Amino acid sequence: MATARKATEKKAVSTAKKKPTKRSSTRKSSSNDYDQSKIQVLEGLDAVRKRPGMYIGGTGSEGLHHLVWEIIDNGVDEAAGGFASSIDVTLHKDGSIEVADDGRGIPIGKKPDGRTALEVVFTELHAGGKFGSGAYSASGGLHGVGASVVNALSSKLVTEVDRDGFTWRLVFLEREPGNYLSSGKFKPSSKLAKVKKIPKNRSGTRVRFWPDLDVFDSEAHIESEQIREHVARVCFLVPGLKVVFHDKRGKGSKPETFVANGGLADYVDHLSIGETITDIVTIHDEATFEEKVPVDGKVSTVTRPCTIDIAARWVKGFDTTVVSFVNTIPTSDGGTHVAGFERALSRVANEELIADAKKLKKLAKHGDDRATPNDIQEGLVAAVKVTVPEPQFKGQTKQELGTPAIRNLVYETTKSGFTDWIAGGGKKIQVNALREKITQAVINRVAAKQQLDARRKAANLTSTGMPDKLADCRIHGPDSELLIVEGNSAAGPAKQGRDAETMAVLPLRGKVVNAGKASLKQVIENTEAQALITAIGAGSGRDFDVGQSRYGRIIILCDADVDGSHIRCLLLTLIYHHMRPLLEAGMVYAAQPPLFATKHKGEPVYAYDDAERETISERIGVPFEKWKRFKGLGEMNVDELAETTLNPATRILKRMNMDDGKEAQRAAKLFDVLMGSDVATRKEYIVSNSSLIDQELLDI
Ligand code: TTJ
Repeated sequence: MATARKATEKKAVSTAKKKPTKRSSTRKSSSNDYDQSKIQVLEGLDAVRKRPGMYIGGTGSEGLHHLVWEIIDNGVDEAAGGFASSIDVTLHKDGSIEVADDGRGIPIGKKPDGRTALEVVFTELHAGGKFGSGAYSASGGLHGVGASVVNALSSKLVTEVDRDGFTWRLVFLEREPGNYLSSGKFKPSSKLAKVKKIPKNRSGTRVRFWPDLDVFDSEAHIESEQIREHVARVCFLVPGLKVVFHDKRGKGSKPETFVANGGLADYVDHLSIGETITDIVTIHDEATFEEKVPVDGKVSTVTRPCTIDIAARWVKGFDTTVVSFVNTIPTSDGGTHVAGFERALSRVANEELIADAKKLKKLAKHGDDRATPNDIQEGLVAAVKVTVPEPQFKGQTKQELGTPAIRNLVYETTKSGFTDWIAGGGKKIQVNALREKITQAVINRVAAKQQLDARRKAANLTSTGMPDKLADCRIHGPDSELLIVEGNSAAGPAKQGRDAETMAVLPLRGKVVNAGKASLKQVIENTEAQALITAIGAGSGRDFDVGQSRYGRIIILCDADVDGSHIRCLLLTLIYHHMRPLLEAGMVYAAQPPLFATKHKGEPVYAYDDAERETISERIGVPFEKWKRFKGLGEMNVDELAETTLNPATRILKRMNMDDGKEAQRAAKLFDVLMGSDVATRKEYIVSNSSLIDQELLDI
């Protein structure tokens, strides 16, 4: 992926064949009809203004971004169809957003009712399917709200089309179409303004809109980083498409150019982290399938074309990353295309790659010599994309491909592509390394399971089966909690200060394994991980049953320093990988211990950061010297610990979610990468690279 930073000029592209629009009406129009349709249009757009959440998910930054995606994706559709080669995205100082493509230009011919397709695109809900986006629309699924929704939620929108030797303009002021006269007055009308003469072969569409400040929250803001991410993804999906992004809101900004000529392979490369095992294998295929669709009330069979593109590689880590798309729409819940891909990998890996692996012979006796999808996908980074007209989406959020016939097509394509790679298309040394990795994954999994079974059996024989160091509570269930405490010094006061009825304390003594990179076997062999999994008592991995959790809340209690942050990240990563439902159910918390304490009128007062200490100092008139700084939890006495981290009425807990889990995994990786190198740089690097680590709290 090349990103250059220089201003670029827009190139013209020769116009391709025009597609006739299918919306002709045989009815004669009258001014009455016109007024009627105008009223209907405004009513339609008003419905959007009444319930913006239903169309764009909300009126905060996320909703604002939705508008931007909608307009950009219309240009992307034109590019994905081969009609446009470049898109410009500009954020203006006045809060407006401008998107321009060099495609065919939205049609400007008048329809019988006097309106142009251009006007209809921006005023009729769901008109998108007929104009800006066809059957391959990027603006499909949940995201495709239609350009009219953008107009509905904008105070002004200006669209210009370059076509037939002229630039044509239509302005929407508070949703109503028209144009500005030379006097500066706005004249409502369906007539396009002929702005200027241009070369005959130049074409394109430009849209600039001003989000309505009455609709959006005052804090709503467009993040340039999110635009970059969206644009980068789009470039991976439409190889060769050039997108120039220019955020003009700040001073001295420069345009940035995005282009990924390698398409999905560039994407996989972008997603690969750490040392690689194989090169990127790319597979491309074209096929057709039959689909039954209702046409005019009757079901008929149509033949659909389908292209399949796959890019995949294995890296040394254990995480699996499989991204998937239909046309240019991300399918974050997978679907039939991903199912076909995974099934083929399993089949080929078992039958062509590891079937004769010597190391597995011993396991074969118990029928344990087959690799599971998890074994095969350890360290896999892959992108699966199919291009089909009118895909069916399913699932609650419609982010899953449903078209059944696609499963088999992708299966066959993947099977032959992967088999060819093993049989000689790939470098021998890489094929062998992959065989070794998958074989090892099978061996580790079987060994880990045997060990777990043995431990469970042994645990059943002892009195409670619980780790020795666990100071358990008497009553379990939703109101009970497990406090995971770093180090021995804090464990004592925690045990004394807790309510032993409902609060259990688990002190950590040794190193917690980094579950983000460790194998299952390494996790199970790690004493601290084992103690935690046993104490929670709900199993781990696939077998984890959140309903069996012995506690309702899991609370991580770590020092407010770098080592504490590290341990918290490792614990969160462990939970994220092996007891994820706890995070999904919102049962995991991090305690926020104070950094400072002082006394005011005989009562203890706490501050959680420097800023708070300052405000409190001013308010109660206590000088800085009178504050005590806690270097760690171990420095607190029983009362202090009880009040600040144990007592539900006074303590501060932060609920951890899936994003925190993901972020912890990233942070844990950073800690790992930098362990052992120069300590000062290491700390600085970690701190500035993780949002999970509160920089203010760090003692550096
Ligand atoms: C539709 O079929 C006839 C030829 O033009 C096709 C079309 O509408 N292409 C098109 C739409 N290109 N670009 C757009 C578009 C671009 C932006 C930035 C915003 C919107 C709403 C549409």
